[in-house]
Amino acid sequence: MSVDPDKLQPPSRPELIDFHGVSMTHYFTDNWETVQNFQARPDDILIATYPKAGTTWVSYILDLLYFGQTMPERQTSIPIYERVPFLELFAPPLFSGTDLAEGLSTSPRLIKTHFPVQFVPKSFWEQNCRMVYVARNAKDNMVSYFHFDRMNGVEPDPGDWSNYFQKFMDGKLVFGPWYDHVSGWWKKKQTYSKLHYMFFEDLVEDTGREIDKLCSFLGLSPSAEEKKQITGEVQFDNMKKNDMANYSTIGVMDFKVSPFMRKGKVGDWKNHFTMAQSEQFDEDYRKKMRDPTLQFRTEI
Ligand code: PPS
Repeated sequence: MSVDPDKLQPPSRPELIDFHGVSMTHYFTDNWETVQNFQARPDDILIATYPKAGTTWVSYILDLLYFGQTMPERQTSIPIYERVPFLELFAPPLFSGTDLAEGLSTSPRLIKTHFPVQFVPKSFWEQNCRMVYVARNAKDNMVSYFHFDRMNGVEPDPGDWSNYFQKFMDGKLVFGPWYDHVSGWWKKKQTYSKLHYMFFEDLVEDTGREIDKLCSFLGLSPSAEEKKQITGEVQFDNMKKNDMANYSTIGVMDFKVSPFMRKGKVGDWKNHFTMAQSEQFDEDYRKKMRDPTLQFRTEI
């Protein structure tokens, strides 16, 4: 299916629905049977995140690691959302994640999902596929998601900030509660060895180090020169001005409201949370996040 994003003009923002106990919109459930029956291949790599945790960043890193040298033309001609299809996205006739993934001629295929771990199609587990999960601290994740929902016409209306703050804590955002998402994938790591769990904050702190860890997980050994080049290309300012990575070619996003590549920082939550909200959030967080082995940094 070819993508002409400018034609993707939704009639109205979708409603949030309860889908197998997780808040979703029809854009991610309408193709459920096909998604669940998707046939993964052993070398497929699934990039999984809660929305706004660094999906595009890691997708771009992986695309450069695998194809930066061999298919350099990809970098200037194919937007990241076509190189790394969003498996469950279904907005016919323009977008079908499964069609895009099936149409990929690359090996490996890089595939994106925002599913909580229990929704991942079974063939990915059966084929023992590698998976990269990226997690971001809840406060920054919430802020980023808020601005995204403001500017993206295929997301439910976010309302104002205080309203959104409550919705995040209640898990009433698309793809459900952040808390269950990051914890569910973290737990999976204990039993599924082909899962690399990484943190947005670590990537900001030392992108090169995180690329090294990714390479060792993926069994890749790029030259020092290549690694340096990739590390440079995926810096925020470079991705922000790269039309193949910054989503500027998508018609449903209004960059006048907020750009996709917004700030790319750790700690922007401090510009949004009031003191009272931060305290209320922290108290609620302690009750929900009981596993001491899963720790996030809200500043670096
Ligand atoms: S999506 O829509 O779920 O796929 O969004 P996702 O790509 O997961 O997250 C978008 C946020 O990631 C930031 N980003 C980056 N930060 C630093 N460096 C680089 N290279 C980079 N690329 C993307 C992007 O700016 C969004 O975060 P905020 O905080 O809104 O700026």
